[in-house]
Amino acid sequence: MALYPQQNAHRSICDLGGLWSFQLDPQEIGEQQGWFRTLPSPRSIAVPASWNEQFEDTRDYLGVAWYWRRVTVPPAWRGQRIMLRFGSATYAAKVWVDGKPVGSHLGGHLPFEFDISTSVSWDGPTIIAVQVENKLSPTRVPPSATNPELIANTFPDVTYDFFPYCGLDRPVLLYSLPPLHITDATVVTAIDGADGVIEVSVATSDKWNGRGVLRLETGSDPLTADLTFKNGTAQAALRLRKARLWSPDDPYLYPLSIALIEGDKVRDAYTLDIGIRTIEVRGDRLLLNGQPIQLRGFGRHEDFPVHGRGLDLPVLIRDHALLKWVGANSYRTSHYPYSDEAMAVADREGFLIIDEIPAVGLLFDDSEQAVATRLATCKQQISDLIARDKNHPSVIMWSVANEPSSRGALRGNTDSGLEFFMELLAHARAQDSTRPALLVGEQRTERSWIAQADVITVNRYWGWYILPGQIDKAVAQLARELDELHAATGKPVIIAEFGADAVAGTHSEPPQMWTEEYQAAMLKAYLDLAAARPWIVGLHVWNFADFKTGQGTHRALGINHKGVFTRDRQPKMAARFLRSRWAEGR
Ligand code: BDP
Repeated sequence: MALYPQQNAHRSICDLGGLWSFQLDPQEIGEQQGWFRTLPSPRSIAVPASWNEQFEDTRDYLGVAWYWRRVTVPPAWRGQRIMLRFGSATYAAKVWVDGKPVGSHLGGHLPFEFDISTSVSWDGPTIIAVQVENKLSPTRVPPSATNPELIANTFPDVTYDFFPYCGLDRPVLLYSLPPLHITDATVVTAIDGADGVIEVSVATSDKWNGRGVLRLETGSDPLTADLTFKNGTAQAALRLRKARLWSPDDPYLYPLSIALIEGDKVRDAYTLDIGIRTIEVRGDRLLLNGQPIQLRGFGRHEDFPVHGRGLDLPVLIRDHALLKWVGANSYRTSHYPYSDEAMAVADREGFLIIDEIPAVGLLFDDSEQAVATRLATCKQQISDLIARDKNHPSVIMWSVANEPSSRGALRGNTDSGLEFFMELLAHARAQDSTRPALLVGEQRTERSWIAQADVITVNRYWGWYILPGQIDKAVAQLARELDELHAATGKPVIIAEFGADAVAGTHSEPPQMWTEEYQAAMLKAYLDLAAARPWIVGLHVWNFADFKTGQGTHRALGINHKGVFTRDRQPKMAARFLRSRWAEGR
């Protein structure tokens, strides 16, 4: 699962994006009636994209639906391993190939794949059918609430503040692998004086005992190292003199190729673009390549009209161009992993990413069994996310949750949450010891929970939800709170969310809530506060752009208006303010 499909002399890809047949199945009769063979009255749907805004009757549909299409597997792929990969399916998916079940998956925003070599047809088209189901449930992650008091009072009724888009939101790829192939590669980089040290571990299918070669393109003579496999694994290190380090100012990527070799024949090859960099917490600072770094940027959402949460490459490129325009160097994948494509763009454009699992709105108000189920799901999501993103230089930290709440904590105390987060953070560190791990707390999140993180990370809405309309008072409170938090923990602090809704085009003097002036004034106050505190190592404004939520009294037009850009990516006053401030580097 770790390696993104690649087109090269040994591997091929067939992108199944385009028009699929689609059918809602509210009565859940499809499986029994054999809809994996043919759909009764299909209509066309675009893939990748959320189903919600493509039709009138799907916007709020949270149930079972079917996707279906024919594909001719290239005859040249005979004898190869044939894989079917889904970038994500929210929330549950079951897949059939030519009427045969090939597997299922739970959880959105992360990829999964099946080996379908023995299921495809060679004498005609192959039918691919996918059942996707997105019911809200308390034991899923993100969960729905069990306690009516904890529901946000929006429609659809979710515990979080964004629209529950669903469907096949990311590319569906059919790809081929040679029978003997590279299954995984892990690249860890270190800096030694002016040299870069690149440690590579490679895994293969078939418990391979042969040899391989690593090759790093350096711009002049390539660096190479031999790999000697034992039972399918091998390690080697490369030392690059005068390495060009990866950073937001110079996001330089070196192509690193791995080849499996038998005699004089290459059996498989895979190329990764790697960045040589280190990330570390030392005292109350965050260091990139040994130097203190300040994260400037946003919490974001994968969100755009009509596509919903679906991968939209022009929007992806536009967003990164606007992030540059505004002077950001960082963002968090709030509140779920973003697409593989987004991480590749971040590597190339030099953004520092806090990579988050879909654990938003976790509650501890139900049975121990339910908490244990969510814990197991979160651990799986962390493993899957790290497996997918571990080689991206842009990814600098793992976030194991956003704003878990101790309201209604089990047994009237907060121990279950504390154990929960200690276990999740330990799990992330055990999977990847090279990146800090954190959880993002809200105002009411237990201090003992967030103190477990390597970087204290908090969302704060002083001046909006608390002390509304009183920015000066709000910021004085915030300063007291953060100074105390820093003194108590001695760790660096990131404000991962702060912001104010501003309806684009509304103005007032003096600034008043909901106007562009108030939003800009509030952001300025937070930036001023942080400028005097070097241990505040990150400021992420909430949000990069306005985004869709459920309908409710606190979200006009079903939109959260805290974007500094509108939903169609036009700048509000706050975006121009940030651009001028961040150009000065603070
Ligand atoms: C925070 C959440 C975020 C919301 C934001 C808000 O982390 O998802 O959208 O508040 O209220 O609590 O705008």
